[in-house]
Order: sequence, then C-alpha cells, then structure tokens
Amino acid sequence: MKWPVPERYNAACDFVDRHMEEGRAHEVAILYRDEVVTYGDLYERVNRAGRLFRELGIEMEQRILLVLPDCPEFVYAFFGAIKIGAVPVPLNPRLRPDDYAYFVYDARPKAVLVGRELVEVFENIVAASRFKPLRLVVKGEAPQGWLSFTDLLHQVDGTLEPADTHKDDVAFWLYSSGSTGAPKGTIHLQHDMPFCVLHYAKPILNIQPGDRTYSVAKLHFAYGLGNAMYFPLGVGASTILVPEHPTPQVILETIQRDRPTLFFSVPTAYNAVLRWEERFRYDVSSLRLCVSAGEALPEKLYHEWKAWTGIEILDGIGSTEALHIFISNRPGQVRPGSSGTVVPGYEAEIRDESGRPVPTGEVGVLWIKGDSVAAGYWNKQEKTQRTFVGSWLCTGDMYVRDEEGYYWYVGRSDDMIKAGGIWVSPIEVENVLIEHPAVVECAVVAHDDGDGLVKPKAFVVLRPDIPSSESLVEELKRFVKERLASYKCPRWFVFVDELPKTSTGKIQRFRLRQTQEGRGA
Ligand code: 3UK
Repeated sequence: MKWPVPERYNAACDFVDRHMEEGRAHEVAILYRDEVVTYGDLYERVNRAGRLFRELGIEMEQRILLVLPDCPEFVYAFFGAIKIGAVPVPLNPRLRPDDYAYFVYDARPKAVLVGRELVEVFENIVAASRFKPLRLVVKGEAPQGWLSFTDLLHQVDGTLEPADTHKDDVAFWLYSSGSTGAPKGTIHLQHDMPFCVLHYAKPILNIQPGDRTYSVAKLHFAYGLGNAMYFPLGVGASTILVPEHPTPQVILETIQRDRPTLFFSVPTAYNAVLRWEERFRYDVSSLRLCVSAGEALPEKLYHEWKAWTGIEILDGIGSTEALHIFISNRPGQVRPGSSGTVVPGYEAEIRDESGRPVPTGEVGVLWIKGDSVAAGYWNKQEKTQRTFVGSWLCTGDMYVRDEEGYYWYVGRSDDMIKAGGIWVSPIEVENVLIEHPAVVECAVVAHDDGDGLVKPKAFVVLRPDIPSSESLVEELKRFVKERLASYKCPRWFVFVDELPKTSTGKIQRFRLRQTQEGRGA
C-alpha cells in the first residue's frame, strides 16, 4: 500500500488480494468467537461474496445495505461488494424498526443483507416500499422471498475478476447522524481507506502485522470500520470481532481471552470499565496502546486508565465525513484533555463566523482538509454545500489551538452556551464537575432563566450510594466556583439516573435541552 494510490485502484485488491501476493495466506485476519479466519480464507470468501452479488445482478455503483452485528460476513460482503464496484452501506443493526424505512428510501439499495433478527422488519419495509431490493439473510435458513448469504457463498466459485475502478470511484457510504435532521449518506471513495491507514494508523499507531486490534465501536461506525477492519487488514494484522454490546465484562473478557495489542474505545466505555469493581481480576497485559475518540476524553479518565494499566490513551478527533482521525495525540507526547496535534497529511484551521482564521488561543470552528474527506452527502445538496466548501470540511466543532499546536475541544458549535454574552464551553464545566467524588457523569446545557437569557444547567449522575440533596447542590456549586469563573457555574442541577446517549456513546445534549425531568433539583 502506497500513497498516492494509482489512478486505477480497487480498495478490495489492496486490502485483501495483496496479502496473497505477499505470502500471508496462513496468517490470521479475523478472530470471531472460536472461529479463526486466515488471510487465505478471507481472500476466497470475499471473492465468493463479490461473485454472488454479481451473479444476482448487482452492478457497479449499486448500493447494498449491510445491517449486521460485527462478524466475518460483514467483511466478506463489504470487500466483495467493493471488488465488483458495488457500494456497501453499513447500518447500525440496533436501531428501532421504524428507523430503517428511511435508509431503504434514501439509499435505494439493489440488495439488503441483514441479520436473522431483522428479517421481519425489512420484509415489512420492502412490502410498503416502491423499491424492491433483493433480500439476503446472513446465516441460516432463508424464509420465503429471501436468500441465505452463507449458503449461497458455498455454491459459487472462489475466484473473482475485480471491477476496473478508478481511485475516485465511490467505494462505500456511511450514514452520519448529526444531532438534528435525517441521517446523511456520506460518500467515500476508493482512495479514502488507504489514506487513513498511511497517514494515521501506520505513522501514529505504528500498527504492524503482529498487532491484534479490538474496537468497542462497531464496524458500521466510521471509527469502528477503521479500527477493526481496514487498519488491521491494511497492514496484515489481526482483528478481533465481537458482536455483543460492549459492557465492561464483555470488554475485559475479550481483552483477557483474545489478547489484543491495540484497544480502541470511547470515553463512556473507558469510564464504565474504570467504575467496575471487578476489573482488577482481569489480565489486560496484552495491550500496548489505547485510543479514544467519539467525544473528548476527560483528563481524569486518561490518568485513571494509565494508573491502572500503565498504558496511554491517545485521544484523537475523527468524523464520518473525514472517515477517521485527523487530529491526534502521539505516543509519549500525550497532553491529557487535549485532542492532540494535526495528523500529517491533513490541514486544520480554526475560523470565526465570517470564515477568517482566529488567532492562537481563541475559540472558533474547526475546519479541516485532507484526502480522506468524503465527496459529499447523497441527495443533500444544501447540507453538502454548507459542510464541504472547496477542499475544506466544516466539522461544526469549537476548538482552541495553543502555542504548541495542541487542539483543545470546547464543544459542538450547537452545544456552546452564551451566558451573559460570554461563551461557556459545556466540556470545561463538565470536566470540573466530574472531578467531584460524588459525580459519575454529567452534561451541561443552556437553559432559559425565565428572563429570556440562558445560563448553564447541569444534569448529573451521582454515585449510586450518594443521595441527592439540597446541600449537595450547594456543595457542587461551591466546588465549581472555586475552580472556574462564576458565570460558568451551573445555575441549576438535575440529578438523573443516566444521560441520553447515541449508540456511539456521545452525550445528546440537545435532548437534555428539551428535557425537564429528573430527580432532585
Ligand atoms: C465528535 C470528538 C472531541 C466531534 C469518529 C474517530 O466520532 C466519530 O465520527 P462521528 O461522525 O462524530 C464526529 C464528531 O464527534 N468527536 C469525535 N472525536 C472526538 N470530540 N474529542 C474527540 N476525540 O463533535 C466530531 O465532529 O460519529 C471518531 C474516527 C472516526 C469517526 N467517525
């Protein structure tokens, strides 16, 4: 794999076939429960998947929805589709049934490949839709009107001529769900995955064939797709795929049993593991490096994790639109609490509302540029034009850059609070609150003070053994005021059992802005 990639380029040949030429047929590509998939197996099964899709009449540029838990078949279907020039579109398999109709309408897939538990959901959607995609169920017997993917794989040949794709051909889509509006089909090209391997995974993580990756973020997220699929496959390493929801127990059992060297997670999951008393019973000595993304990693979690495992967590910011991480900390040079410095190959600018770069030390919106940035959003011209401007991408995130080039996250542009005419970063206040021993998690949002002005309001999850009380509210206020300017101190505290989060673990502050419930005051 080299950058720049050649004009005529098919990512499946680079990520799968190349390992045959490099003599890696007997090395392990995927570990899944008790199943071991070698690079030789992978090559053949990707070929079979591509051939099957082609024999079913799927052509270049046609979309295939993949709605699967993490499993080897995801990888076969993903690269099989790309190899014939078709476009895999992974979707979260854990959405509510009603959510899927939109994707069938928006992506207009030629085929859907789903897990057994989603067959009925898709049957109903297809029945009600004008588009009638082919329906494939991943494993087991196929009901009436459906085909069994794994059964059919055995019936087709294991060789496949790749489609003669261009490096700028569409390779796959990922749906990006912003805080508001319908999810946006983000169009990624053949050259985007190798760019991320060669600019982030290799130079920053130093990923090697001997590495084993394990990602808490699933394959249908841009973060998980790199971590658990095209990073390891890009260099001939191994990936551990785990279909279960990542509870602390699942995470630690996987680490102890399958011995990953690289662990990718989100702050919420690091936090959950650190709060779990049983964690000391597990052996995590296989880890050599940990990564956090999805939202800012509080400094406190960095230190607690380091104290327990001896391993650093590299916080880095990425997005679906950029495909993967473009600002990151480096091993041995971590600034806890910061997102790190720009990944070479990308450029970054912090701009004010009129689009002019702000001076160092001032808050603005982060724009980035780099060759993994998506071509745009499917069927969303206005949003595309606002987000992808020239070769720049507007992240919608507010950042400050310091003298040494480290980037400090201060919040989403739509989550920032303007209190008394001054910007308050919800993150800054949350980072102080979380230092208080009674606080497990918290989120700060803008709230109307009754006079049409907004002030910060805190939603707090307390340690289970700590009751909420008026005196605790006073104590928390005092705690914040001792550490921050008083206009930043939340005017109201609401104690809640949990915070609303996306399936990626991002706190949904916009939902808290709409909420008024909770125990206590
Ligand atoms: C936020 C962060 C602070 C930020 C992602 C790594 O999260 C990923 O993609 P999404 O499209 O969300 C993007 C948005 O999430 N964010 C992500 N990482 C951080 N905020 N610190 C961070 N370290 O608002 C960004 O705009 O779901 C993460 C790799 C690939 C990804 N797609």
